[in-house]
Amino acid sequence: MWGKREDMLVHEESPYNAEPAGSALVDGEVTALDTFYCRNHGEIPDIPGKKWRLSVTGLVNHEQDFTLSDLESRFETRSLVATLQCAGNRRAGLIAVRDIPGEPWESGATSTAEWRGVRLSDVLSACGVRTDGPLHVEFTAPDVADEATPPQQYGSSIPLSKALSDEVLLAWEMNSEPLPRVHGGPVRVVVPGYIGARSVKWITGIKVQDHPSDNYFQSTVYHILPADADPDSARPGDGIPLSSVALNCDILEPADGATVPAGPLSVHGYALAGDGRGIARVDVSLDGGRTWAQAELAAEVSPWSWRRWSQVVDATPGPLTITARAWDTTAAMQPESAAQLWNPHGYVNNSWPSANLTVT
Ligand SMILES: Nc1nc2c(c(=O)[nH]1)N[C@H]1C(S)=C(S)[C@@H](COP(=O)(O)O)O[C@H]1N2
Ligand SMILES: [Mo]
Repeated sequence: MWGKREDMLVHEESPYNAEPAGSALVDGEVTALDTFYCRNHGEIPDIPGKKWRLSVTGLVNHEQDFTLSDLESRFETRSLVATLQCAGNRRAGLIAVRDIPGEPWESGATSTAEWRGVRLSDVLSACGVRTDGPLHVEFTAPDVADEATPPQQYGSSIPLSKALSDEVLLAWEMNSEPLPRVHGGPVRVVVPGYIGARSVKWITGIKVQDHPSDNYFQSTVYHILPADADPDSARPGDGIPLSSVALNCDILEPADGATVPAGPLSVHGYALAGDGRGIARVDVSLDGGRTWAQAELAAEVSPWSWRRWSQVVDATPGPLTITARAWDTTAAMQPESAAQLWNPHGYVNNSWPSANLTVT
């Protein structure tokens, strides 16, 4: 379905929500198009490239509409390797603490692509964007999400200061291919460093305004509620709104629960830092966190991309638990346990990942 590999873990057929197995993310800095996770809140729109229009309105001197060829001809194009991570990534680990409604995403709601398009800042500048005060840039799309009451088109916003940064793109290519429909084609926003929910697909409207978007996906969900809150009675503004992605790392291979032969064992994973930060170090422990050894970090491909890491450990027969943790360039480190950060919507599980193995 949607050109994805057959072994995707499909959480929902319609709208299509699916993630690859962790092991499928090990190969390559960039995730293949048939492997990249899909997170959809409504039915997937079908907008031919020639019919696509983007209208820019609000606190700009010249409101304007753009076609795809306007974007291609009027602005410099740029390519950028960036990782997207859904705020629900690793929710399964929170559900194991206490039940949460919603898709039990494992480790695969994270993927990396090379995106090509134009800088959102160039488009906003061409419209004479106002820069006085703490403004926000709202994105709107035509897909309708039933989970809002009443159903609502998908939308969200980012602060103008982020929107004017070099890395935020209006993208129409992914890994040198036209942006697939399921990933927001003809054109989507890519907001590196922020949770995936801010990278609005099938974007048709941009509005500059003096407050964050009132859209359900900005005002109400994608907020960290206190553990004792009832998510069904959450009102707009309740909880902590998510923007920057959290420092995280994961073990992609071997899979949790695997049986492996004794001897040298290659462990593979990734680490991802929050907005504007880098990964400084990844540590691996074989004794539940009492002692740690440094993993080998692959070279940084882009400041907005995950850092892949690996470590060869000596696997001796019996049960073996591998635990990992990442540090960022501000010396912040991941929280230890999922129980510490359990929240009613099940967002941002960035606790230390572990893989429980049997060595034979
Ligand atoms: N229009 C629209 N944009 C959207 C969504 C959506 O449902 N509709 N889902 C968001 C969420 S929650 C995530 S994590 C990313 C997922 O992007 P992908 O499906 O290309 O992986 O898209 C974001 N953009
Ligand atoms: Mo998401």
